Amino acid sequence: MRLTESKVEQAYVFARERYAEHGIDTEELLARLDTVPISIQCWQGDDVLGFESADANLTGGIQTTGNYPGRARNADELRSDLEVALTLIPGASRVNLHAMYLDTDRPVGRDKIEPKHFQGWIDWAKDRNLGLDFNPTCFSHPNSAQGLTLSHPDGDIRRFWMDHCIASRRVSEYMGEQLGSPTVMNIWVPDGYKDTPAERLEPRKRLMSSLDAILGAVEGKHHKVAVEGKLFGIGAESCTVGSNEFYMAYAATRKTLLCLDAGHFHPTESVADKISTSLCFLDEILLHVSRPVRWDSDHVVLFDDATIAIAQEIVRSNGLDRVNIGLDYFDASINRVAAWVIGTRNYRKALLYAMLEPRAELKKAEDRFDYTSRLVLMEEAKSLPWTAVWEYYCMTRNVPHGREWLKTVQRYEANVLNSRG
Ligand code: RNT
Ligand code: ZN
Repeated sequence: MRLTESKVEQAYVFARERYAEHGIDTEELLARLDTVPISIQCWQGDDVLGFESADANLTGGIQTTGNYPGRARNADELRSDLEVALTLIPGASRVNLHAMYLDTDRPVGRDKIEPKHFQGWIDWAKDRNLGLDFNPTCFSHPNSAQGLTLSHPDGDIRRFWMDHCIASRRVSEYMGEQLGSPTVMNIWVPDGYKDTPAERLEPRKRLMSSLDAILGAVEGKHHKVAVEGKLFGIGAESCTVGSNEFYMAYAATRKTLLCLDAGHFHPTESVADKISTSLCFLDEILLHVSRPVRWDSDHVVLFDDATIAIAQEIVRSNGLDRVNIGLDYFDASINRVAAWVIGTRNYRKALLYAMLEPRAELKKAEDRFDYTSRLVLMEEAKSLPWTAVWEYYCMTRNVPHGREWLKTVQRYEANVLNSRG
């Protein structure tokens, strides 16, 4: 172990010098990287089922597949699983909750949730210096059975979902205040139609006025509201009420955050390219980093081109303070703790990779229209010794720098996860 550590250190010393030649101070950069939070989606730990009832059923046009053993069945199990993952992930983390993860023995209506139902999470987060983010849960419920919530034609059903979102804002406000770090509350509704609807305008107007009522109901001092659009969902293939254009315009006119989910666009569209456009019109945005495979399949995030491109666009837009980074994927076919660790480490790695780009040199080439040099620099930068910087970063933040982290997860699987029914 000692030997490996000194090798990691030696490789880093050389890497630091190489990057210094490009005007990059790796020490400063790693200190900055530490402060960029990644919000980890709690719902990877239990297949998006929540704790409202033991026979919950996921609806809303999203789906988990797989039956790997060890799914978390209550808040204590989920927190314990998250704790294991967090010891293997370098840098600042936040935990992203959904309203259905409330920590209570008695059933509570979604429109009746209160801050006290999340006190367990807040105390836990406080102890571990974690921020919390939040989401109203507008799916997997009898009142969403027709696939419509905030745009439902029935005023009582719409009211129920508005009340749920308003209650969620109060919870978010309390969380943000308690933790001294603003909660990002993201509204995603599954509303849509399997087949061609007779009208699209009225449902969209209903969604707009429901959202306006939600925004007007609570003051947001310690939380920020984001809205998430989508192309289609399972069973909502022909029309999604909250389309991407709908929310882009909504966020720009109402001054909310816009959430860009990597799986919510046409497959060949670049999600990365949307970041700078959004930042022209919005103060802040939220990302749901995900990996769509042929559809919005929410596969575990890889260190792949699409993921790197998103990180590069944040960094190239000087957007680290304006882009809230969240993950959104759920895979039930592999160890769920490993799924968190793989995706979160990959995203942190992508951020590091993007930050290590010799930007000043690239900009200079571009400014003199020397696109040849720009391309050469960009391509050569790919083989600079960034992996040495990554390993050193992990090592100095007391997390395993390579695949050894899997051993911790395997031990936890053998000792804890396998004993869950
Ligand atoms: C669904 C959206 C949404 C959910 C989570 C569970 O397509 O991406 O963000 O995945 O809220
Ligand atoms: Zn999402």
